[in-house]
Amino acid sequence: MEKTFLMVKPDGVQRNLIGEIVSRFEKKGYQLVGAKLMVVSRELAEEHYAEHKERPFFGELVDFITSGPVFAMVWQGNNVITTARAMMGKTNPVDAASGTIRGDFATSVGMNIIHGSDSPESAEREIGLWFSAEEVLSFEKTIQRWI
Ligand code: FUP
Repeated sequence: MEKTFLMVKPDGVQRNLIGEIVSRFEKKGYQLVGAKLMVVSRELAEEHYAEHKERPFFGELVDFITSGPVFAMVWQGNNVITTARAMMGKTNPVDAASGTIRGDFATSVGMNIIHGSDSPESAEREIGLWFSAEEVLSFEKTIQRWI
């Protein structure tokens, strides 16, 4: 079963959007198999966003993601990587369609509420970076066969 890493960023936590976001993925038919509220170390933030190291916004991005608790999650289900990205909307909320998480709740590219892995390779890397093997559960929901 495909898995992805999703994270409610500090702005989403501060704005009480954890429940709204979890609810959207649950209603879609995805299964939460790992979750934790945590404050991110600079080391983890820099590793997570390593691909952006040379970009001008890297320092601000690391400052932001370490500024308060985030809600880190692992979700599983059919095509969850691509579908979660579609449900999140475009990176810049100006381009994000209404009905998407960023389209509905964000106004700036810096504070865009949610992160989601963008490929099977990044999902594998990010799940391994944020969660230990024991923190990602394996359990069947009987409803899963209807989705
Ligand atoms: P995404 O995969 O949608 O999170 O987008 P990116 O990996 O391209 O960017 C990671 C984060 O960097 C974004 F969520 C917000 C931040 N960012 C900026 O602050 N400014 C930019 O111009 C681009 C991205």
